Amino acid sequence: MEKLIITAAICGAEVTKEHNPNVPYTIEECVREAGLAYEAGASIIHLHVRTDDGTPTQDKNRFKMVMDAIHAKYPDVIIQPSTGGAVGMTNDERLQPTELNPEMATLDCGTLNFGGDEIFENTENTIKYFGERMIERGIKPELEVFDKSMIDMALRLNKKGFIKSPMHFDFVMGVNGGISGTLRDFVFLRESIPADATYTVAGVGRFEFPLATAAIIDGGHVRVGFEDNTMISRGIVAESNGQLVEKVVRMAKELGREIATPAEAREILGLKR
Ligand code: KMH
Ligand code: ZN
Repeated sequence: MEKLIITAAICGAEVTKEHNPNVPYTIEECVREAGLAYEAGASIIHLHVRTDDGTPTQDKNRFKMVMDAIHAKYPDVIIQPSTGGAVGMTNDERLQPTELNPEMATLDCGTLNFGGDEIFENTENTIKYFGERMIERGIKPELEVFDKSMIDMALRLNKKGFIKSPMHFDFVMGVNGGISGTLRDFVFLRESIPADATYTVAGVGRFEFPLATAAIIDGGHVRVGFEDNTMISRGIVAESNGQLVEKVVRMAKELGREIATPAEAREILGLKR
């Protein structure tokens, strides 16, 4: 079986220090959390950035400062900026980190309810626009799917040439408004992607570790991190993103799956550095 790629989604746009005081906002805090995750075994950092007061931003300069600061200490880690940003941002605002030519970036494949009154909007034309931008710049998209219909959208846009094969999916499961985090739905998603595609699974909240186990057994890859879950176990706040990664590494070892280095992750995903 392929080695296991662990992605750490260290920050997100929604979670705050009220949920977990270790959620990073400043550049130094981002470097600390990325470093702890990397040292524990993460090869990819899924990155959102904030201003120092915690406000989400897609500002290109802020991304550059955070990415440069992470790479200065951890030169080989793969940094995957978000183009999802936060609910309500415009497409061009969200696309700013692609101007930095990262190896990878997320590409959200559909619209969904996102908490109380919020809608995370990704029309077909938005997805095409983002897909074209990533092809132009040689950026590998991680296709964020929050529901099965979003896989179908990605497959249609792949046929039309807006997304290249082999595709790499992230099944984000358990968002209130998206697909549930059950094993039945995990099997449904993983059976719905092409044979040459790769996938990682991001279980939200209490679904994080059960779905990680399913992906480890199945030959998929795993995302953990404060963006998705801030607890190390029921009722216990995680000390760091590194602690969440360490738990996955322990689980993988018990289940006989080796952990991919960033170089091995690049090979598996066909990344061009
Ligand atoms: N913050 C969410 C609205 C992504 O990174 O591409 C979108 C998100 C997905 O987090
Ligand atoms: Zn994200």
